[in-house]
This record gives sequence, structure tokens and C-alpha cells, in this order.
Amino acid sequence: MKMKPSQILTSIVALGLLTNVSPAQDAKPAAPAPAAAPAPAGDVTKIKLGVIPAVMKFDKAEIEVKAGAKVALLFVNEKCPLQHNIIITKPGTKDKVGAEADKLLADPNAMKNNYVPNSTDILIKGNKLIGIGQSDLIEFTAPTEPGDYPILCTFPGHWRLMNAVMHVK
Ligand SMILES: [Cu+2]
Repeated sequence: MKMKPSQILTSIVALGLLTNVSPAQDAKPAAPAPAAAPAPAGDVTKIKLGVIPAVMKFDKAEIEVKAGAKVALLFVNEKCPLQHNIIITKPGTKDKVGAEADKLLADPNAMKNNYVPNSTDILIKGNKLIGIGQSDLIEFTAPTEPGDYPILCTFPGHWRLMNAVMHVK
């Protein structure tokens, strides 16, 4: 047989009396609920960049951020069976960095470096290669200098098609 809530309460009170719990302790107010976590700062620019399966392309040709803005870039590979990475380079260096990416095919250490060339033209890089169903969150501060910053996947052979532009305004 189920007890009504009032009966349960009565039982609890009775139990309290039986075990001689001091009323002072009972009367203790509940600890105040912890303050809610502060809302995330509203000044983070959140961008999601995906991969179009099988054609070696990002799903956006361009993204836009404010100079010096905090950016959270979520790079997502939902359906492409190939592995990809992401880097952002100095303006005007797409072909130069791309050529360095192509050389990585012959570099035994390339995979360890996620196929990211060792280049001072690279300003921002992802954390890993992402295969199907994987993602990489890249947090960075946008360049303070306005301009068009190439975005590339430097897995060898991809960059010619797999490129986009980050417009810094
Ligand atoms: Cu790629």
C-alpha cells in the first residue's frame, strides 16, 4: 500500500522524534544555492566550419571576425571519410604554405605534426587531424590587422580545393 505524502511526512517527523534529533539542527536553513556560473563572456565570436564530404572543401568559402576578437572556431567533420586539419595563415601566403604542405608527403614526421608545415606564415592552427565524426575546437584571438587571412587544410593535396578566407574587419 502506498502512503500519501502527508503520511510520509508524519513518518519522517516521528522518526526525527524517535532519534532525538535536536530541533536546533533541524531548523538550520538550507545552505544557499551556489550562485549560477557567470554567463560566458558575450564577446566570443563562435564560428562553425564544416567539411563537405568527398570533394575536399570547407562548407563555407569565407568567415568574418572583428580585429582582435576572441574566436571559438569549431571545425567539424560530420561525414567526410578523409582526414582534415585547419590552419590560418598570413594574408597572401596561401600558395606558399600550400606548396610546403605538398612537400609533407615525403616527410616522415608529417603525420606527427598533423600534416601542418613548419612555417612562420601560419598564425593559427588546429589541434589535430579530424576524421569522420570528429571535431576540433580552436580558440584564438583574431589578428589585430584587418585583412583577408587564408584558411587551409594542409593535408597533402587538399589545400588547392580545401581553402577559405577569414576576413578580419
Ligand atoms: Cu583536408
